[in-house]
Amino acid sequence: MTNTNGYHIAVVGATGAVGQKMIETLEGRNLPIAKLSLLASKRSVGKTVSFKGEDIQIEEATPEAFEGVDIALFSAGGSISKQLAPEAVKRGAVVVDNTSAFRMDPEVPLVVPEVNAGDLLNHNGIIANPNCSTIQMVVALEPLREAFGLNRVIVSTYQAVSGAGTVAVDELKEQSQAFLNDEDYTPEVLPVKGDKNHYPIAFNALPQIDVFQDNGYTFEEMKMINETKKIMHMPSLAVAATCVRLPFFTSHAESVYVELEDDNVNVDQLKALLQDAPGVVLEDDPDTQTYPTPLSAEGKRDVFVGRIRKDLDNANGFHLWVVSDNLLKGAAWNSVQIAEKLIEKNCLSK
Ligand code: NAP
Ligand code: 12T
Repeated sequence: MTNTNGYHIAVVGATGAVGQKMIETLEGRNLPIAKLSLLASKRSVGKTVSFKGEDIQIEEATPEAFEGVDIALFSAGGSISKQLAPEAVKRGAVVVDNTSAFRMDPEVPLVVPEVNAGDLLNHNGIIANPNCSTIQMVVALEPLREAFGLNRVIVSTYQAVSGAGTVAVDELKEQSQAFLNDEDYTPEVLPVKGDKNHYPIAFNALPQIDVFQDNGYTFEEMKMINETKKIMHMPSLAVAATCVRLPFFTSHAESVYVELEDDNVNVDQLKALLQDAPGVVLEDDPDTQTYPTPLSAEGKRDVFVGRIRKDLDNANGFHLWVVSDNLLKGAAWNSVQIAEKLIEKNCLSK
């Protein structure tokens, strides 16, 4: 599609789980788009995707495909980003990268607009979109940090299979059918497509997301730990994480334990803060059994918080339940929101 006014946007990984949500999110927003380029692997060339009633052909992601592009949204895996993001920048594009390729690079801002939009002012062409589980947690933590200070965070996650791409979604569907039909099946994707062993996800829980590191934590856990410190500008914040995959399709849920600096805070104060916090919807009422769930958060852009309780032993400790659509705020929406902020803050040139 071509218009005279607006920006030339490219989506890299346009046929994937995240890429599809990026296209849908762009469709629902008013960001001025003059041209939309949809890029994927050679395998997808010839396919078309509908955008605002028009069929757009998928093109192969090559360095030349970025000629004239203003903003490139990348979600085709880390190796594609490492290869092609610099090529896009060389041709004048600003890249919003959804992979872990550049997140911990000190030259690259790692941005959640509700928390650190100011970091967009200093970029060298690439802005990193954080890990999905990290994004929803810091949106809920930032208002607490600002009002009462943060000492420690301990999080356990309950993550949806769509985080691992369309192959993982298909695996859960097929395995669930087979399990209920008493048929044999061979796990081939989860916990991690490229790892040595695969385990059933249907009717199971897998305490491994992404590959193991030398310290016994998985890479997903280390992403949550390191990215939280970077986004919140708190290098010495104590953070620990346990990341678990569960057999549902969309939205990650998290049980978050926080210790505030202030030890004179009550639950009502936290509720009042989160009620007004940007990007947060408070759903918390034990009397009416009100709390968010992965299904209730699906398709929405907000981060939902409930089950807020004071720890029974530590005066500065609180427990929260945080749920958000991993493909929206966790990926596509956060990236499009960054693109909108770049335009709003006039930060498209380096
Ligand atoms: P997916 O459903 O498997 O889709 C992968 C996409 O990458 C497809 O569009 C695929 O195109 C494209 N691709 C693969 N190889 C390519 C190549 N050689 N050249 C160009 N395009 C290629 O995966 P997904 O769940 O959308 O995730 C994609 C990436 O986004 C992940 O690898 C991860 O790095 C990132 N991600 C980030 C978050 C987050 O936390 N923010 C969450 C999920 C994913 P074809 O259809 O042509 O193969
Ligand atoms: N392996 O881009 O499997 O940091 O759920 C996000 C989600 C990597 C990422 C997952 C992953 C990322 C997953």
